[in-house]
Amino acid sequence: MKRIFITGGAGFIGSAFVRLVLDEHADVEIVDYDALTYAGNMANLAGVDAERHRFVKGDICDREAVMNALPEGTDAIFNFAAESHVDRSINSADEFLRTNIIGTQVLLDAAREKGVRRFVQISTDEVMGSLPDDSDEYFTESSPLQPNSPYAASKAAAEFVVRAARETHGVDTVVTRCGNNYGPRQFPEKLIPLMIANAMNDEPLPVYGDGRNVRDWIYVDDHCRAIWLAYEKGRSGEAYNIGARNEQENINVVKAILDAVGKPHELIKLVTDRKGHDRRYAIDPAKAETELGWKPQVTWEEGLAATIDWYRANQDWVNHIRNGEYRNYYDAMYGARLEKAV
Ligand code: NAD
Ligand code: TDX
Repeated sequence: MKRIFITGGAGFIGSAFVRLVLDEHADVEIVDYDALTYAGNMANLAGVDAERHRFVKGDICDREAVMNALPEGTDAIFNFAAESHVDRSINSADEFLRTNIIGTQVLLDAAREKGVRRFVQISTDEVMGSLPDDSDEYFTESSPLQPNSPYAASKAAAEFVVRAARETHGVDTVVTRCGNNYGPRQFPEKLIPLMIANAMNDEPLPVYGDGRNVRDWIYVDDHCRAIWLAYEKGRSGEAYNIGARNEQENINVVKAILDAVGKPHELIKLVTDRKGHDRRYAIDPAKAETELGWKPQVTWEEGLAATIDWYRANQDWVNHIRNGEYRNYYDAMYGARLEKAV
């Protein structure tokens, strides 16, 4: 049996990775370490194979707890745990710097002390900033790191901390930088699940600015397959950009959701823009394709349909979140914006 240690495995992408690994790799057992913040949810792990998956509740910034939870003989740490929402980082950056930077350092130290063979850092395309509209520029692995939001700055800093652990202490590291994920179990603060939930409830759909910002969307399982390949085949010290060559303007994403849910476009409200809103993300995934032998398997049309089906079939999951603390978040983030829009 191969042992791996996953942080943030009760979140959106981490839980998809847990499922994929358990399904596709019978010789792997997982310790899943997650603090269960507002974004972590044990319901995301319902039905996973309990014999090969052990959940430990803990904070990645807590050195002692990390050392206690990390088994001897662990082959790799996959660091998914993070504060992940740009809008929250604009309101308050502290928790982003703590978890995303200090937490990554704690995990790197633990990896070194316990002789973990490889450290996989789940980073993001946002560390590379924003590309101009209508250009043929793409993010490559040699694009400069020029983050624009506090979230992106904390993820870029985490990459530097990972680099330093390798250069200084010889920790074997690989970094993946993926674009915008979508799929089942994404917390409904993010664009696609927020719009699906609002559309299903006949509530207005708040689109920032002119709605023409571009994101490069990838189905979550395709991202997870790339992470696994980066662990197996990635060269030590390298970063790999992961993307499905699927650039979409936000307004078109929102219209596609309304069409699929069968609701009118009149629900769309253009609202005050996000501060420092990155205009366009677009990823050149050639390095991952050639070096890792990765390519996406799910088309945008299939993935979006599957995602909407999941939210339709799991309204309890959505309502449980929307009835809690999320209401306060939503009112603070969107209340004034929506009042101005009407
Ligand atoms: P998420 O917010 O859904 O989940 C984050 C998880 O981390 C939660 O389960 C939370 O409880 C846990 N966590 C947060 N702080 C913690 C701490 N201090 N200690 C332990 N656990 C903690 O995020 P996600 O969308 O699944 O993103 C996962 C990773 O992928 C993040 O590192 C993010 O930066 C990266 N990423 C996300 C996207 C995307 O589109 N969502 C794209 C590229 C990269
Ligand atoms: O209500 C909204 N209205 C709106 O127009 C929300 C929540 C978003 N948007 C816009 C902002 C972005 O242009 O939609 C786009 C996508 O927004 P988010 O879902 O917040 O994602 P983004 O800011 O692009 O960051 C995401 O991709 C990279 C993830 O949240 C990050 O974790 C990841 O690293």
